[in-house]
Amino acid sequence: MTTLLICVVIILSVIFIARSIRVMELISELKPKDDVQEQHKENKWNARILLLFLIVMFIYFGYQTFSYAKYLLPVSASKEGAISDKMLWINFAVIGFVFVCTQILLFWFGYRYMYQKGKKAFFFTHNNKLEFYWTAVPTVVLLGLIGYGLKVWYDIMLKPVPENKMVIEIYARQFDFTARYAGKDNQLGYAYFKLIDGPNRLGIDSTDKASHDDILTTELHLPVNQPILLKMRSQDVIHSTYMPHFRVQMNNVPGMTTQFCFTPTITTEEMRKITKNPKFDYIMVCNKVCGAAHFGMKMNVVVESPEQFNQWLGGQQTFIASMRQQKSTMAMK
Ligand SMILES: [Cu+2]
Repeated sequence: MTTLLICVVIILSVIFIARSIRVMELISELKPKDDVQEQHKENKWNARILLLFLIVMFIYFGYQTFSYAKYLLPVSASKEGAISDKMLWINFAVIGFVFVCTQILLFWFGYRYMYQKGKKAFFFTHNNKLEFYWTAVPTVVLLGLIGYGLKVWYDIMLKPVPENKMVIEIYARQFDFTARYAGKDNQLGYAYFKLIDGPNRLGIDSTDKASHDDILTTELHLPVNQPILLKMRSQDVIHSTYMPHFRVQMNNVPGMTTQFCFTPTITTEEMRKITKNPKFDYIMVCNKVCGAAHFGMKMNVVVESPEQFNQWLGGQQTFIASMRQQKSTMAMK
């Protein structure tokens, strides 16, 4: 009933506006006419409004930029993030400069060249020199930005992984993440989806020696200033490992392993001071709409000193130990 009433109100409003416009047209036809004078007056007002719009628009943009700045991400907590942040701000600077210049020109021209009695517009078909410059300058600027972007891509994604990297697997499934540390040998044990069975939910091959010291956790701890090589896998659909504070994102794709190498540079404690938020915690979230409970798919991330990290890792159970424990518990039942 409410929907019907709303529809009737909308239809009646449209009819009312249309009739009002028609009435105004008829009234204006009855008035004595001095078209040129009227048009000139209107032009003047429009030109002034254009200038006013320019000023109000910039004040509004400035206000928005400063009042919403607090919602931006804090400084990057990884070496690679600092590189991509720099590229982002350079892009913003170039785009911002062009935006300001073109908007000023657009509205200023509207005001400056409004209709004036006796003034005639200068007409020319084209100017080769001008056309050359407005084609060449944007081309050079864009080529520069693209070249710079490719270099950043190379520096983050294609450079050889450092020798001293720590290998960690991020295993995604509907709807949680599991981290697998490679253990002392820094080598992840073989895993295959057909081996997924009860407690072995990552399908790790227990006959592979490299898997014995693997450690499975539901929280991701990282030692500061240590290159981390994340290996991503998925059990079911495409998920995405997203850690905004490190500017890290990579899809977890079923049937293949993807990877991302980065070095965290700011510990959780330091970041709490930087953000002035004693409750701050790094986070990993899924960034692909992967199903009904996608919104809850996340993992807590802690960056700490190497000593604290080793202490934490030392307190975790290895894969083989946890399998033995689970088997004996099941046998007792
Ligand atoms: Cu997901």
